[in-house]
Amino acid sequence: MNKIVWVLFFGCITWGIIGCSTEKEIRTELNSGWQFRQRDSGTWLPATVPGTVHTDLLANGKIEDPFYRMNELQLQWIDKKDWEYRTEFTVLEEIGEKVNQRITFTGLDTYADVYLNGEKLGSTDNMFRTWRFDVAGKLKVGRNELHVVFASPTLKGREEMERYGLRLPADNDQSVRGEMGDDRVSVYTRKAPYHYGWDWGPRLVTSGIWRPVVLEAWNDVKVEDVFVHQPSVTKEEAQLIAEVCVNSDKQQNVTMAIVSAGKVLLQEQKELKKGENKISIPYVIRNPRLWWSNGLGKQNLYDFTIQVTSEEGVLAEKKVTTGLRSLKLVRQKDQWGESFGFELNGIPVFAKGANAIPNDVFLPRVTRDLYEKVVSDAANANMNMIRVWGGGTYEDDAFYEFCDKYGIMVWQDFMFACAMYPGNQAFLDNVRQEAIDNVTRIRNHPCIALWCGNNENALAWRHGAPGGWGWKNAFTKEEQDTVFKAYYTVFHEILPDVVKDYTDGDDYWPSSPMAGSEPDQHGLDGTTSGDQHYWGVWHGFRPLESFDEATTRFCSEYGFQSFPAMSTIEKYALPEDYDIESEVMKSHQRSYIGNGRILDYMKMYYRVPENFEQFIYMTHVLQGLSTKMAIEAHRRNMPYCMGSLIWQINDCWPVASWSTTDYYHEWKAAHYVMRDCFKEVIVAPKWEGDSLAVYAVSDRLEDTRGMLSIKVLDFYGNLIFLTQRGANIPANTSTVLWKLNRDSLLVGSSEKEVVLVVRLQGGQVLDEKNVYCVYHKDLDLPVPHFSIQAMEENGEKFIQVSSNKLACNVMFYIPGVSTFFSDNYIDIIPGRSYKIKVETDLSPAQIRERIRLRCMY
Ligand code: BMA
Repeated sequence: MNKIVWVLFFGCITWGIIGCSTEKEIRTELNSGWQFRQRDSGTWLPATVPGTVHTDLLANGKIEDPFYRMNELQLQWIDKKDWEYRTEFTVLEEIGEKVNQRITFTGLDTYADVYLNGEKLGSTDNMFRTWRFDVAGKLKVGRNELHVVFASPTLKGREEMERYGLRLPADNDQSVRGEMGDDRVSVYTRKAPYHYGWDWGPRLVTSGIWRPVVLEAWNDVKVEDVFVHQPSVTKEEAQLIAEVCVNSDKQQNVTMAIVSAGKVLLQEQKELKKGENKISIPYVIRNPRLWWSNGLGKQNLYDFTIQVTSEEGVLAEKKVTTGLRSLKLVRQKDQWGESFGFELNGIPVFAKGANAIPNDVFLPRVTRDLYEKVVSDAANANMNMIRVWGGGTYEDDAFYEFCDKYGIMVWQDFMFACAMYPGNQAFLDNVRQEAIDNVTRIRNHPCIALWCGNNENALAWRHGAPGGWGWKNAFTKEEQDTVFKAYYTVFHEILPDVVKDYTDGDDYWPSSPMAGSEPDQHGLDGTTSGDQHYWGVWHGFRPLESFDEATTRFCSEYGFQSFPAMSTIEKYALPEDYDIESEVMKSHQRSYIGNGRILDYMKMYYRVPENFEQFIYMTHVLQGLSTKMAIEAHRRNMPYCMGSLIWQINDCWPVASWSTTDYYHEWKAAHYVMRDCFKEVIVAPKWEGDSLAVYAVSDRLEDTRGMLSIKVLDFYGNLIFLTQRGANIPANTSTVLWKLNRDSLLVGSSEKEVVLVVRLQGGQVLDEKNVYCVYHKDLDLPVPHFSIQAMEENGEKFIQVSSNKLACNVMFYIPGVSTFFSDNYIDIIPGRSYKIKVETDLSPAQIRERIRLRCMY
């Protein structure tokens, strides 16, 4: 017996929660009672909506956990099958008598035929689009059945590929793993590219109803959409235009009002025609509370409700939340070339942040709480920008809401990455509608800073020049023209047109990276203009010091791999797999150079431990070092460089990758390092030949006065040398505060046995960095002895740690217990005591008993 959904009942109960505030309109989600099965075979099993076929099979015990060991390989059959989903729901009179009835699928993955009571409503072919079906006259009072049949995305993709006739490049599509031979079918289907595999992701090609299903019923008038244009925002005045889309069943005169914080800001008489009405209502907010990015000010938000009323009362209304700000990408000719940086409310902002991929290969598993975790982890690491990278998905509304709340500006790619795409009319129309749906959905969020066409397609194709990733070689001249024409149409015509027509004149950047916005400026040499993906470190195997040599106006990608936390490895591997060359560990490492590259870099800077767990720890230390060297280089280079977005903040499954927090959101060393190096004011010392150049970088909007001190200590804590001087740190730029000669600092001691503690103080300690004179592998580190106490103060738990000798990159952990340490992977200077907050359910006595640490010695 199927579960029956009492639609009216749900409609009433959820009234306040879903914001349906007029009695005229009923809005409810049809996410209950779903069942699924392989098409036309087997028994129907309970399904979760929103969900995916993989997670439904898992929940029914039909498959093993896809992330465990090498299970992924056994699950490649799933995407070759068709699947069907059905549910029943009951509609009571109150809904049945509404004139307008609509069922909206906010996400169908991907090729679906949709039926209501056996009648076909339509077919879909794009997981990123919103699919609305008018069901007036089809919905019955009483029992109704919804039935959705999904065709195999990969077999359909193959059909599309054959129909198109050209085999387009898609380097990350793991077709062989997917038992598809050379058929890289991902680009022919508008579906999250990373589902087909990536160099950090499994190949698990899903199907399913991946976002909520909504039933709406109303009479008379519906406010379909409200966009708050912000043509001019200053601290004195925000000039706004509410662009409202209203559907009316008849021609009628109404009053339209804009209400904010319980106050009617403006009220106008309007005549609605029957059908769709587009109405613009200009209004002004004086002395607006502006929206600022993290670190620059508050994230003020405004609610605006558009109300449509007649003598009968409120006919319909809709609320939007937005922030008032002016935010743009500035590209201006300067003495070096052309700048590339963001300006928020007239202030040039150095973009400190990360690239984000989807948080799970099974997208519906990403809850609101998880979105908040990822965005707050970014904010807590002093970031102010996230790039939603083009190989994933347009994120859920919740993600953008949290970016608004935490002050994280969003660089939003459209979903195209590392591939070339078809150019047939149906594909192009599909892309245009996808762009309209998503731009319209998220454009009210003040966090949106930039729309970007694609990730690395231009760089890889390299129009008008040899090279790139060699893709052109596979095509005749004529075919190359066809492939490029499709590229040009999507990224230089369709997408910029949608951004122009559907936003406030937001900035559009055709591809990341690009040196300039023309198609032949594909970004390879983007050192004096445009944005850059700097992969000299890692892919190019250049030393970490090369971050300093590579000039970049805006580094929108750079990164270094590490393994996930040991506690994460324990969730997908058995102790017998604990060898980086084991099949299981290799399967959770998708970079073509992966483990070998980590090892080669480790040998350059550190001693390589034999033991597996120590090796995992050292990969974190190494990634932390790389992160520090990159961010400091970018910030030292301010204002030449105005952005540093690390690749990548998160993972979509447990894997060795460039992420700074792993799939279970454990902070790796690199995330702590980011928090440190993205602080408002930093000291960033660096050896330049025989001199120590002490740079300071400030994001403050006023100068800072302080004191710079350098203490040279041996590893037992003895003071060898101390020097200090006053420092003026100018606003919003980078400066060299001091240059000191190496010999004068060391005064005869061995460079292998000293640490330089460089501290910047301005009232409180603004920043402190430890500088070594040789690589860690060459340091003569003694055996440290630690003293650790645990205590509770005002309900919070702490440890207090000290050591009799210098200890480098000390990592605290509690085996088997997920614990967050406010500081971790720290150097412990002898003679100093470090108090670290511990987030855990354990008591201080249990912490003391179970805490473990690892350090470089
Ligand atoms: C970047 C990204 C991804 C990739 C990463 C690591 O350039 O755009 O395509 O995962 O490099 O190789």
